Amino acid sequence: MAELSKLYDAIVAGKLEPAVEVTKEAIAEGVEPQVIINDYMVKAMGEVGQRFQDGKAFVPQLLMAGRAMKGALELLKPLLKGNASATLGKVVIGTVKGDLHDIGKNLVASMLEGCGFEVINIGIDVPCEKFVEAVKANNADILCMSALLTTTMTYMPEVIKAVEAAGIRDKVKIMVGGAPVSQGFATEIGADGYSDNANSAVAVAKQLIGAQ
Ligand code: B1M
Repeated sequence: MAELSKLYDAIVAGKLEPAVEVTKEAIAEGVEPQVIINDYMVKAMGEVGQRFQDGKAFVPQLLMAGRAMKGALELLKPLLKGNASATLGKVVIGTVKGDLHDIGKNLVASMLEGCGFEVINIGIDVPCEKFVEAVKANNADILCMSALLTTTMTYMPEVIKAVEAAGIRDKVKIMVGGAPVSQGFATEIGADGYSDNANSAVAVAKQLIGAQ
């Protein structure tokens, strides 16, 4: 039996190899990817964040935990694929300017992809122009923005304004998310959708394009 508590411990300790090993064992035993992600990986990152906040962990520890989580998550990505045969719609996703956090954004991207969306992931630290260009170039149905910092979530309305100024606001739905973002904030800035996790992000995206 895979000892999944060791996965939690490995991520908290920032140890890539044991994180990958336990994840491999859990996959071989048929443990649901969502259980591995939500009950162990995400909780471990929460603990690391708490320690950082309490002054018991520092940036190198955040980086190492992030590396361990990403390594284990890579193994789960193929399993997040659903059995969707047709493309539901095109999604452009990125983390807003000034923000380098990408683990949650990539998880949302993988889930959307697995559930039948074509996803164009434009990375981190994304300025307004790049979001607008990507939406135009790909004729995207949904623009997804992620932010993990209270100082960068304020960039989201800037992107919405840029989309409006480009004359394409009526052609693309806008969805926002990330730890400091709330439904209230999403409504206030004029986003069309908000979700606080990768699972419900898929449901919201489907709703936005009328696929649910
Ligand atoms: Co940073 N960091 N970090 N960090 N980091 C946080 C976010 C923080 C809360 C830690 C803390 O103090 N407790 C804090 C922010 C405080 C605040 O603004 N209120 C913080 C800070 C302060 C910083 C720095 C400023 C530290 C410093 O340098 N002094 C710095 C900023 C760098 C920058 O971005 N400019 C920094 C740097 C980093 C690292 C680079 C070292 C690393 C990121 C590595 C990486 O992403 N590649 C890192 C990490 C790892 C964290 C924590 C520990 C974990 C984040 C994470 O990956 N969580 C984080 C603490 C925490 O979150 N508890 C913290 C797991 C992930 C699955 O969850 O990203 O929330 P999350 O995504 C979820 C949902 O939010 C949602 O679905 C995902 C899956 O369920 N979601 C969406 C996300 N995007 C969505 C989009 C959607 C829908 C849902 O639709 C479009």
